[in-house]
Amino acid sequence: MSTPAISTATTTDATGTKKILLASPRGYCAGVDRAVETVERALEKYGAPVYVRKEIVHNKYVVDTLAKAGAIFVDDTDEVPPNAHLVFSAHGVSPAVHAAAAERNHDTIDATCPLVTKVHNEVKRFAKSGYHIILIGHEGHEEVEGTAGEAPDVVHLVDGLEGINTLPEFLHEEKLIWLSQTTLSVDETMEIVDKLHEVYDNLENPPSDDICYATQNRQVAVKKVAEQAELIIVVGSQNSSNSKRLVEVALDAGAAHSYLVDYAHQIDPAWLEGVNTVGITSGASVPEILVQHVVEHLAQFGFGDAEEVTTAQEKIVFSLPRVLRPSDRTQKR
Ligand code: 2E6
Ligand code: F3S
Repeated sequence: MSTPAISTATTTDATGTKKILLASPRGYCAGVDRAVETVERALEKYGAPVYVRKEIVHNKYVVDTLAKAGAIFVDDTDEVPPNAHLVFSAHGVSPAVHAAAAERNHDTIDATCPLVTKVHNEVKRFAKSGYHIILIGHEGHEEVEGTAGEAPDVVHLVDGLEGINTLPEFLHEEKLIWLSQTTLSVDETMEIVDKLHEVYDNLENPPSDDICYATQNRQVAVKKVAEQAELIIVVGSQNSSNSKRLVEVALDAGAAHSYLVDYAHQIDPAWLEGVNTVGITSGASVPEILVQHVVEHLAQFGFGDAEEVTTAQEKIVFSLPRVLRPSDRTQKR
């Protein structure tokens, strides 16, 4: 999927032109890049159809584009014919889903982000060592279902501060640790962790937190832009946790308004009234071309070229699942 570059010339107020600030980093993270390429390569190698359990990443444009190329998105393994090629999404799956796929003899390709797999491994390790695990995350989110499914008897989900009230009483001598979904708001998670420590004095911290580098970097960048922009437009889909968090973080950082849009045409002209500086960012599952469309769309409302506001450089790349790496591409099943 091509991601053309954006003009980064600086426009100043002195010209009278209204400004666009582009948060950087934004858009694709290494895990999304790998997951999308996994489906593309699987289609190349096996031909259509290739089945994908759930959305490969939470972005409408990506899913629609891959569907046109021959991917068939399904809700669960029982919708996939036996022996078909089946890709697991970037958000990961529980052992029960792996088992169901094996039972139907699916040829599975796992596009789970390695940073999600890291959390699965932590759950397995701490559960084996006798811990109860408080998993901070959003109820019903696929990543949380997959992660909790590694040890359902000892994982207790906390969704937001209010979720703490629904936790069972743990005995003082019980081993207790918290872990988290990868795409949460850093600030909100730390607030929840502080509150958990007040309630449970036996609560241990993990060796490192699980909010991934891409989530953290995009939040830092949007905060910086929000200090200078009245309006922040976040490009991303409604079911994308990390994209939704960017709207919340922008508002907390001082932006008067912030909205999540899949496409440029969803921008309501009323949002732009009286605005001199618009900030733009995009979630980790969003191709850059959609940001470019927003920049082009804003030109008709008097907004000039875009200036990058860069708070970090990202160089992380994850290798493809082994079966799809170039040296294996000649192999047929
Ligand atoms: C997998 C894990 C984390 O909704 P969420 O933000 O988790 O997902 P996407 O697909 O929008 O972002 C990428 C991603 C994939 N993040
Ligand atoms: Fe992975 Fe984080 Fe992206 S968990 S898929 S690197 S948003």
